[in-house]
Amino acid sequence: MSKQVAAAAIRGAGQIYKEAEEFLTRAIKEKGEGQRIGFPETAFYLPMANALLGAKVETLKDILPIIKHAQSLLPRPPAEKVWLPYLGDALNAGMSVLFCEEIIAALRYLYAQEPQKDCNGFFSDTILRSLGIQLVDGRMPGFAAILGAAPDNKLAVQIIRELQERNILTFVGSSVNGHSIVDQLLEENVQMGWDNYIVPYGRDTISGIYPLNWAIRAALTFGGVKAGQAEKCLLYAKERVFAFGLVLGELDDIKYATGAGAINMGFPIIADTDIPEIAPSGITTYEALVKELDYRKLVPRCIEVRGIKVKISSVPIPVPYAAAFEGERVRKEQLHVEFGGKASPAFEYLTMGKAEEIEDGKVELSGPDIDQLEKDKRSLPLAIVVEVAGRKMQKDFEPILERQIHRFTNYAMGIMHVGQRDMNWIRISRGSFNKGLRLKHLGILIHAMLHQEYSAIVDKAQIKIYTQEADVEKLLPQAKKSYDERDERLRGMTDEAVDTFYSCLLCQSFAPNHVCVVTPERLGLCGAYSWLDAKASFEIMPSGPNQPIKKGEALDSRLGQWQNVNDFFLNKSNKTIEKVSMYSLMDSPQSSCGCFECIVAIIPEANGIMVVHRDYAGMTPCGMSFTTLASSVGGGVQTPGFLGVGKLYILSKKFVSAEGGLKRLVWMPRELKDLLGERLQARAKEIGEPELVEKIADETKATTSEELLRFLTQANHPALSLQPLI
Ligand code: SF4
Ligand code: NI
Ligand code: CU1
Repeated sequence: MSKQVAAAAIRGAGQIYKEAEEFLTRAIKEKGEGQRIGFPETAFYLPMANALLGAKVETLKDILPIIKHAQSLLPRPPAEKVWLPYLGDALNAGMSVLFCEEIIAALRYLYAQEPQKDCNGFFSDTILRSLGIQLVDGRMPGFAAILGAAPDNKLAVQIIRELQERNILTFVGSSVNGHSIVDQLLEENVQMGWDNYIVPYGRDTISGIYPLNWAIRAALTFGGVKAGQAEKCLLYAKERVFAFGLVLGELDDIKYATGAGAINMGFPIIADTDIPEIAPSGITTYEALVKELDYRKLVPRCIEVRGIKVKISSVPIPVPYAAAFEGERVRKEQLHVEFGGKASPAFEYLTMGKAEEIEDGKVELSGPDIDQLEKDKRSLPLAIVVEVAGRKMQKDFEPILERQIHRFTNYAMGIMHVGQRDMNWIRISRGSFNKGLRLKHLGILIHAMLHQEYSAIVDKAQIKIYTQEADVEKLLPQAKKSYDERDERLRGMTDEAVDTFYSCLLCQSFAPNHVCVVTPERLGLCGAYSWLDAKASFEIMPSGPNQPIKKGEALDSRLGQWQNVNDFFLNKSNKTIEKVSMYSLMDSPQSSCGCFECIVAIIPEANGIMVVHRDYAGMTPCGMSFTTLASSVGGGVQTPGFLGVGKLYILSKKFVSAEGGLKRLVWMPRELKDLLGERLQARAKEIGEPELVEKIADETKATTSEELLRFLTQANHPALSLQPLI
């Protein structure tokens, strides 16, 4: 390894240690040793210290042993002449940096210096969970952390767009000579935020710790790795978190030191300046430190060095097209035209047709296009009618394919799609219109994507687009009839009515022992996979993550246990789970990976259960916030009394039915109640408890178990008179 690099990293680590140490001393002097410290919305204290040392830092005093450890990792100042720098020294320095930067960041929070203006600051646990599915299904194949600034704004945007087109989640920050890529992107009006796959962390290199102490939490959240298992945590990051660092502009000692920290986690560093390279070392998968001076090759080189597998959709339309553009908004000021919502009548409908009547790839527009808008008009009526045919196509797959229209259209830069069916709302931006985007491209992209992702069931697809009000009104009733029939069919689908359940093993890329079993009345805990989805996905990819499980004979139909399901579990959970109940919270419940939408938890005092969803940040009556609860449920293990579930499972007749089902539910956040709304009311009626929803407490009624009990007694909640839960 180059002497220059090692020396710089070691010098940098020394400086960072000194800053941390001085900052801590000052804080203790000003606020006392007992001062509480921590990051917002995490169950992992100072995550680096927690993951790698098992430390639970809660006060300034708790930092003292960490900083001492960080000091002990610093290579001794070398004697000038005999010094032979080597990788191990630089890596140790890097480890020290991981701890010290985290300490500095936490102290900055204490002094309200974070998050920095226009920046995210610390990344919460919840964000990691909510990205779950995108991570495991390959929509988000990797992560980049950019440090510094591009030579000019145009290049900054170009690099970012290239990363977005590959769906790499990119963290931007740090700076070089007073310039930060964050400001370059702000100046160019690039939309940032999690939805856009671009997240600014801060304008200095120290705040580069945020992506790193976020990445290490993946091991604790999904991997079932315990706090303190340092080697396992680092190995998990190397093998499962496909991240790399991209340094734009000159490197200083602090950047070298931070880079050495990242390399410890298996994350290589790529620079656009002439630096000495570090060849493969075993710490990273391939090279550890690489330069690429040609900007056209920069992003591809990053992907290659980290070994990221990128799927690029090739869709022949005049604007960039990738999952990273899914969350982008089209605001009023940028609007060229809109359809649906409050603007005009609109709907989208996919139906199965006869193969001989469908001409694959045909896109037909009837009515004016968006370059023929009437003066001062910004909207048009719209009907998108997709007809598909395929030998393996089934009527049941229609709603699944139809739902993809949302994702497919959203992937186009400058198209925003909200809702579905006859409640859709589509906007097209002026920028994309100016690049040549027209209505036919909606058809072109739907056709291309259906073939790309669903070729196993779709042989042919044609798309008709209507923009005259009369046509839209005329076609709508048929679509509506179909929507109703589908809903009816779904309602009739019960676990008893089918002989096959489906597995989902998608999350095993992050939670290696996790298995979801998806039944008609219980969707996957991420909320993204229903039984029908899993069934379709099996047709599409017979050797994929969704495998049929023949139910066979039930061992216990109250608990929802089947021999075949148990056998499947044992086999696919790497022999960690022997039996699983589909309908019980207490007796061998399903395991959780980490990306659950909600957590169900027992409240013994109330003889009941509570549910909390991911977006609720407050306290719950079991004494834990969602974040804290979540940290004890994931990693592919069974935790009797606690269960990760998809939102819609709450409405199922099989919702923890072994324990009495919905009648047990004593608490849920207001927002979740509203979200389930009428459907929850309907379920309450169905079980003969029409007042139940009002009897279920929320945070406005109770956030402690005492308050809860008082409320439940007053409301005469049915759980109080159910059989004892334990
Ligand atoms: Fe992961 Fe289960 Fe969702 Fe599949 S259904 S993606 S395994 S959480
Ligand atoms: Ni879009
Ligand atoms: Cu998951």
